[in-house]
Amino acid sequence: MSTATKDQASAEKASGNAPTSNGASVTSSQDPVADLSNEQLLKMLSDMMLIRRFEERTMQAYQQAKIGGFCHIYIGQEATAVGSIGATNNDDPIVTAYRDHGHALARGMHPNACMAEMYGKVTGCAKGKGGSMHMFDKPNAMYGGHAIVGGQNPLGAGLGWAIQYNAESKVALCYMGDGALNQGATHEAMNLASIYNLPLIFVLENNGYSMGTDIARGTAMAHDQKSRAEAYGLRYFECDGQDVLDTYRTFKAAVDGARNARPINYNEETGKRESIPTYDRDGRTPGPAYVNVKTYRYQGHSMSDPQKYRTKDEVADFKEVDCINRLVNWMIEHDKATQEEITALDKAAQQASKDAIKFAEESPDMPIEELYTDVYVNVFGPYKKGEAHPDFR
Ligand SMILES: Cc1ncc(C[n+]2csc(CCOP(=O)(O)OP(=O)(O)O)c2C)c(N)n1
Ligand SMILES: [Mg+2]
Repeated sequence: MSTATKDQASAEKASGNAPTSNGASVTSSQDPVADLSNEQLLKMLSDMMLIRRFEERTMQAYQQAKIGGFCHIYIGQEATAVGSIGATNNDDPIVTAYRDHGHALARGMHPNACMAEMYGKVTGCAKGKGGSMHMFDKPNAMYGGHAIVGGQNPLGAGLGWAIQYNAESKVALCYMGDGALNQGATHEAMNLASIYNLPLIFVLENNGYSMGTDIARGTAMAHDQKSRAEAYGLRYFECDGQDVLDTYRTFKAAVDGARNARPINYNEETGKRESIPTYDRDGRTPGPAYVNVKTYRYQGHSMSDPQKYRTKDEVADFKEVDCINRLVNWMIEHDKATQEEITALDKAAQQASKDAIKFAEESPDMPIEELYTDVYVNVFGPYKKGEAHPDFR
């Protein structure tokens, strides 16, 4: 795969200053990173550390056969979830694919609920019925965790549509891997997002591989995702997913530019569209976006992957520009934190991960009766005429 991300990352590391997503320089007064408080920076760091330590424990538990089913590790990609979610409000809905532990934790799911879910315990976020690939957290507006490649993209369009329908001031984030780029559902969702002008951001977690297939082998115009955005009239952004600050900065612009997106040429008084949309993405009218995040996973595709499609040197090169180390170095260089504070954060992340394992191990299994609950919402279950499910009233 291309070494562009690595080169870009090395250059930034050397300069100690992350560029904008488009390579243009910004003055600190325009730069949302400059407005981040030390607490906010420490929160980003601790979230990334938590994901990493949590998943190190997850791998151990999986190898000990305590976790069943498929399990996909996010280590290396932490800055993508943390930087992007950091630019949202907690009630902005998000939806993602199966590599979802990082998004769940970054969104605020308790590590205990996340680990217990993987253990299949009733204390898990979905009572242990979903497992690793189906993290779901309604209070934190996390709508899964989906195993069918690209299957979450129409759901993302639906989340964006619901915001618009309810005239809410929110924006939906729909994450996908590069393997989802060529699914029909992805094209349909991008098309709908554009014609309805939805408050929605498609996030490409471009780690260069879908299972063992290099993106360039499976995707036409892999090197030029901007042309895809243009084809669908989506605003286009790209960022260095090994750099949480660049990711945050890019998402801040994308999120602010998509929030409150309403149908184009919509007349509030008549409630109708007055003409066919022109897709004049002038940067002022809020509208949907497509963000290409260049990232990398250190582990195999899933827990069983001999990784014959890449070299150890390639993995080592990306570890050189590790997102956690980079933020640590940047914070020290810019006097944003002391080494003691950083060490304490890592210890806390290790402890929380250890506690999550203990919690999951000590939690009860899902009782057999639970097999029959949550299968359908009650509206379609034991249906009584004239009675609606409380959620639908
Ligand atoms: C529709 C469909 N086809 C095939 C699969 C098998 N499959 C599971 S993961 C995967 C690769 C997806 O890679 P990508 O979208 O890049 O995500 P990443 O694993 O890199 O995070 C495939 C082909 C599937 N789950 N769904
Ligand atoms: Mg991929």
